[in-house]
Amino acid sequence: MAEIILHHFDSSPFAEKVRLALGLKNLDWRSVEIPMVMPKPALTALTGGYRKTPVMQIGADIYCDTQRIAVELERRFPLPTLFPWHSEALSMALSQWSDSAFFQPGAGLSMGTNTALPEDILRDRREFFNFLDFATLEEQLPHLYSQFCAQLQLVEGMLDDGRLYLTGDQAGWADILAYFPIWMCRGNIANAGELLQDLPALQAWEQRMRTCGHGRCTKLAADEALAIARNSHSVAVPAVERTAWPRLAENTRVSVTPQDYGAVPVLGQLLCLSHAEVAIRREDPLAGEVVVHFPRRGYIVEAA
Ligand SMILES: N[C@@H](CCC(=O)N[C@@H](CS)C(=O)NCC(=O)O)C(=O)O
Repeated sequence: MAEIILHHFDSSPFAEKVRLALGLKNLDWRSVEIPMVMPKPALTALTGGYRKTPVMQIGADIYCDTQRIAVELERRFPLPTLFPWHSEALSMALSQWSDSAFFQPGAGLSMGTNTALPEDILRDRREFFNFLDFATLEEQLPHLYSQFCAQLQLVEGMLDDGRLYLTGDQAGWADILAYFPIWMCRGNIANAGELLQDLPALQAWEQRMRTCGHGRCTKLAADEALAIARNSHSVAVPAVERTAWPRLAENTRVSVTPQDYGAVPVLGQLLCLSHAEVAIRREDPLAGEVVVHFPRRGYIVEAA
């Protein structure tokens, strides 16, 4: 099987989710460091315009969004599972909570209290994070603290019966979802220690989560990743499910666009469509013929 290539940067909290999943599964992978701000020409050659971090590549298959990446890692490397106790559907539902109710106030606090953030990142994220009103960020800090701390209390409540992990005695994707905004908080929010004190079950679990590690990674240059895509064939099997919306036939030209921020449409020929996934085939001068995969939840699919 072709190698797992993760396109990411160290300080990305969403990339940390995938690095931890690679750690839980004890996998070998290649690391391509991408720019933290636009432009990202090598990345968007692979994705067709999707710019978010991280993106996973395996040969000529390009997986966008941590939700889709987790499912693919599980499909290709089932053991140890990311979904102990039949927790896949529960975890997918939980990702809506952690990506918005938990992550978004955390991102606001990171932007509003981390004085070390370089100006080019602030400028880029002002455009990108459309869920934050940067003009009034200072005034919103008390509200953002209230929302972030309310979610921390929920995590404490998920763990305070003495269990080791969210779904029992084995770490999984549900834990990673609850953990990544806390990881971001430690790295970015000025008074993280104060926010996280008096949460004993959360703190003990946080220590356990740190021991998941990141698997074994070696660096790869972006142009080598592009050459791997050009010289590979996708392993995606065409499958457009009859009951999936919108009702489109295989090979229809479509656009796939994130419903939230960073809403850049990616164009291609429809290859797979279900209630869970959408995949499109596209040609790129640098990447060759690739198949770009997205989760179905949270993405707009339209005939183009
Ligand atoms: N729904 C996406 C969200 C990814 C996301 O928002 N990533 C942030 C970084 S942690 C991002 O893309 N920031 C802007 C960038 O990297 O260009 C996922 O689950 O992968």
